[in-house]
Amino acid sequence: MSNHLFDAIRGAASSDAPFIETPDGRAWSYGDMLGLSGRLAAALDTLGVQPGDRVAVQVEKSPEALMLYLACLRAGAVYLPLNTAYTLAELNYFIGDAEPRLVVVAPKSKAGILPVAERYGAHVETLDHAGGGSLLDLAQDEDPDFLDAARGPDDLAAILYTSGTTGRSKGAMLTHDNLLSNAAALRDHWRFTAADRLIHALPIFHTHGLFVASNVILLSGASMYFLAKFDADEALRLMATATALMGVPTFYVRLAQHPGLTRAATAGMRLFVSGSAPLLAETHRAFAERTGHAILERYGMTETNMNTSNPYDGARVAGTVGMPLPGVSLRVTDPESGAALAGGETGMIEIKGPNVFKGYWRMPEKTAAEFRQDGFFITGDLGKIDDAGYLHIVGRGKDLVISGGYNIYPKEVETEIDEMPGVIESAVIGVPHPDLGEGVTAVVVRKKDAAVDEKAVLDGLMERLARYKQPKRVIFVDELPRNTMGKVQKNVLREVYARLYQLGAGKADHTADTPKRAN
Ligand code: MLC
Ligand code: AMP
Repeated sequence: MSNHLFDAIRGAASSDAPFIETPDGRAWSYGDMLGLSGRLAAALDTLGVQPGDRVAVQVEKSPEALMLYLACLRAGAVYLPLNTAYTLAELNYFIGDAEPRLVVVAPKSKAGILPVAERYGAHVETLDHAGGGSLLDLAQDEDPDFLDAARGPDDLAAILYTSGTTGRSKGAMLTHDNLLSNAAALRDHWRFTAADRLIHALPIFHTHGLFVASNVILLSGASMYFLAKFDADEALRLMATATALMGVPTFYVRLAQHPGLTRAATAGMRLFVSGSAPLLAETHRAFAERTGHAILERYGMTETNMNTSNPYDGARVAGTVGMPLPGVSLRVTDPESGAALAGGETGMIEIKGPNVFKGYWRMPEKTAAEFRQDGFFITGDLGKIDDAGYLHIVGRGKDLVISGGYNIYPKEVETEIDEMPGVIESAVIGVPHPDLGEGVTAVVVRKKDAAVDEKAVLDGLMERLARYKQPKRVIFVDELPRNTMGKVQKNVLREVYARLYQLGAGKADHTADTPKRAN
């Protein structure tokens, strides 16, 4: 029986080779990976998880959590990772929508999740490293030689939720071949081999840390340092014995501010990759000046995995995301008509290829609306291709904020704020932030004499939305700028508050601003 993705992973695994090391000195070889993922897959089977069943997982990053992802592949289950920052209110939606057979959480979350899981008929387990009845304990008694479930290229491997412009999250269905084809393309394009050692400091509930970083390492038989979170000191220390780093732009902003970032400190490194959000050209240049390394920027999204990459050999051009990866077709079109545009013209970026997802979970209409007749996926990103063939992302056709590599859909935050007592309406925007790229900012109109203030808005969001979605600042205005059609002009707001997070920008300066009405 063949298991499309895991067979490829198994094929690259040499039992004695190192796979993962953690800062506290724990280490796993590829043999350990095969054994533990096999035992966990057997435990899933014992718990009644069938091929095609969803397994929702909200646990802290650890090597065992990664093994659980691999166990799901082997058991034929559909892995559904959830951001550890999600509140119970948010989890309620995901569990209701995905109807998982099993929900795996940290021990501290078990009591809260039980009633939610029960409502939707899901079983709950924990992934507790201290023992005490967790999935790891169940796995102890299982046989490591698990017979992997048969899974073909088109079978689902994972569902990753991505927020929608209407505020409702959509589950992107990713198949075994979406993941395998993309990881193999990246491995080859970026020249990963068993000799590589990656500094893995990204979360493992999103495409970047889970599929780009982990799958590429697995398919190369390479190894990684697994950090719970990014820390510039730790990353610099590990560069002495690592070969590669993959990160969001905030990693590079923080490294570029670190006095320890030098040519000598990075001499053993062969590759720095950035993605998930735009890398400022000034960060690219500052990093190159300090280290002699040109950061390689690439472009992707949850629905499509990775689409483009700057070259490995050849110029890595700051402010561009390079060319389509082998096997990926990319075109720039008129957003309305879908007609292809000539080189140099700005339009909608559309993607087709084995990397593109199968559709949104149980949302056939939404899926249909985001594909063209000929199978191209409409990304919502605006871009242009220059004379040398490099793609430049010049904006977003979708109302989206990216903060430290996390996506926030303003509609979701606005809906929560608008329901608060004393609030008439709100507009949530992203404005330049020196550390996070964009800072989530709420502009709110309150009722006359209402007592609601910045603290009340932020307190009200605490239990409702994940921390990273919460505004860094809340500003009150008398009215929101609208165009003649009555649509809120977010571009005007973004201009007015463009300097809000710049060093030295006073808090009080902005609290009473009322942007001018514009047409
Ligand atoms: C943490 N906080 C954030 C935040 N991360 N707020 C806004 N945006 C973020 N990204 C909150 C914390 O909860 C904390 O709240 C406060 O901000 C300060 O935290 P910090 O200690 O400075 O943050 P840190 O832990 O260092 O995290 C920053 C980060 C992290 C950038 C290292 O967010 C991160 O690892 N981001 C990577 C996201 C990612 O993997 N994206 C890939 C998506 S896939 P408090 O309570 O202390 O005030 C994708 C496709 C593709 O996009 O192309 O790859
Ligand atoms: P997500 O939905 O979390 O997968 O985020 C995908 C979005 O991140 C894309 O649609 C882009 O808007 C953005 N993105 C990813 N990589 C880059 C990049 N290198 N430059 C600019 N934007 C990027």
